[in-house]
Amino acid sequence: MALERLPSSANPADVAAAIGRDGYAIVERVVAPEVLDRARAELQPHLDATPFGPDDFAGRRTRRTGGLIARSATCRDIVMHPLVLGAVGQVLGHVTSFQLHLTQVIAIGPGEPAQTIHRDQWAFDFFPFPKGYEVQCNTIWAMTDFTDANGATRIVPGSHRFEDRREFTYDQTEPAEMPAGSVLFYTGALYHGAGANRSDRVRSGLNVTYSVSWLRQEENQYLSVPAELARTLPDELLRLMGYARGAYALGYVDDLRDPLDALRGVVKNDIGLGDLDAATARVRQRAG
Ligand SMILES: O=C(O)CCC(=O)C(=O)O
Ligand SMILES: [Fe+2]
Repeated sequence: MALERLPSSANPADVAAAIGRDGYAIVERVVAPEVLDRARAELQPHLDATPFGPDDFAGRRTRRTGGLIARSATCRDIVMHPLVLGAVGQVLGHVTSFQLHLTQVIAIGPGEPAQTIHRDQWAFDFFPFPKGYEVQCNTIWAMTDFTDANGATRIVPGSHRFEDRREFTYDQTEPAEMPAGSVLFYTGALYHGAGANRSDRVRSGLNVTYSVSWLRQEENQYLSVPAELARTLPDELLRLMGYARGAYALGYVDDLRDPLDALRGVVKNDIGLGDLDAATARVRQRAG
């Protein structure tokens, strides 16, 4: 089965509609390949210093380099790309807010076998989220071309609606082939996994994932990005990183201070948890 793909002119609503229907969307050539080349150049010392994975799931011929907000200015822009934030906001539109979940370059070396097909939301201790209640919307940006031969991510279209804990064989999956600069979107419930790299070149993808703000983040942004650097970043990025209250009250600092105020050393007298009535009204409205 040929996978659907959208042109770079797609808007967030188009992308969110495809994700809702199929559990994934491929948008071709969202940025010029040079943008991701620049990210790679900024990250090069870290990519070179990253060891191979310690187990089969991480990949023993695969290097996973994170901390991308701290390490690459270009990655800060990619994380905040308007098409992505717009689409993620709609896919996760049933919650008060979403947050950055992890940032990671996944560089799959030649000879790496295929990764086990999985759901990313299994990271939440295999909690059985209700079918249709998405907790993650994820992206993989192709830093190199993604091909069947070099380990393009394998997906099972429509599987975000399947039962939990299923197993799949390689031929039940489809390779998300796409040229460099394209983005694969997929929900936390979509069954997928990295493909086998049967080529003689490294396949690189930039995995940036987003989750509902009431769950714990996979990559700890507070420790991955030193506070001195964090203080120089724009508020919008910091809020996405988790310097914000999740939902209504989660993550406040000492005397009910906002995390962003705490980071910036702002002292306010009108501190409080926020407006519970407004939060409740929002939830009632969403419920219908
Ligand atoms: O690199 C890829 O294509 C996918 C990797 C993946 O799904 C994972 O590590 O969870
Ligand atoms: Fe995954």
